[in-house]
Amino acid sequence: MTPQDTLATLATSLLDGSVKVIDCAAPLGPDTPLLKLPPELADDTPKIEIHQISRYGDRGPWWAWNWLKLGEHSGTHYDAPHHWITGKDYADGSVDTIDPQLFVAPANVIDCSAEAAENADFLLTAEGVKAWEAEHGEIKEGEWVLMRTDWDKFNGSEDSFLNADETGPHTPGPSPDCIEYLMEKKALGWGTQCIGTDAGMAAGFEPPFPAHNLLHKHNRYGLASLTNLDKLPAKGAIFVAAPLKIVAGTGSPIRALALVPAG
Ligand code: 23J
Ligand code: MN
Repeated sequence: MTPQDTLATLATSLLDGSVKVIDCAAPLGPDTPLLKLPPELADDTPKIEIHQISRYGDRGPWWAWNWLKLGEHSGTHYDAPHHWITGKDYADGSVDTIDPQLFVAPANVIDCSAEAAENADFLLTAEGVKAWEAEHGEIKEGEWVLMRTDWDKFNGSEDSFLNADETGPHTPGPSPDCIEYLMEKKALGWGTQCIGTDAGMAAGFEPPFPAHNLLHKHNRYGLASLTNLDKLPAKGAIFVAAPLKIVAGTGSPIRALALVPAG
């Protein structure tokens, strides 16, 4: 098949609905859950604000528009290498410099929903990824690896989404050796349905925040607060995750989309 044929087939499939577009983003607004960091360590990202400029009123009689106050790492979002100290020196490590070819890529979806329902601190390990590959096929260079936990069902409430107690937040994520393995496989990056790419307890891991530390050290990318991964096949989806072209941006909210076969 020529590339022209491939795109013509895709065009037909999009128009006739045999390829569906799944919305993998959560609503972005004042109620969007946001990360809380230990106060002695860091300032938090501010609550999202949406301010009206005009709504067909006296000043702007025929139009409506808003302005936003919005952290880069808010809601469903993309982490660029410059987000972390380990990735700070890559020339193409900010959102405005990443090759756009990398914004559309195949996705592997690892279903950890049963384990996460059982244990909020569940960690996917390298061994877990290898067992998944034995069943579904190998993860290839340049592909996304997405951890399905169905955590998006908590996205409407910051308290349930962060699931914190006196000991800190309790949300599932990857073990350090999981991300190390994915870097060996040259995966494009790692995505989760929780507030960040790391597990809730990851501040105490070695290294701290291993997903951030290791992904960005390898000039790779992260996705957080993804939704609707239960509607994706284990393999076969094409994932669209394009950050805004924020000058020297370390990340960006995204409208994450997945192309999947209907039925
Ligand atoms: C800053 C510090 C720690 C973390 C994060 C940001 C994120 O999860 C993020 O949104 O990148 S864990
Ligand atoms: Mn982030």
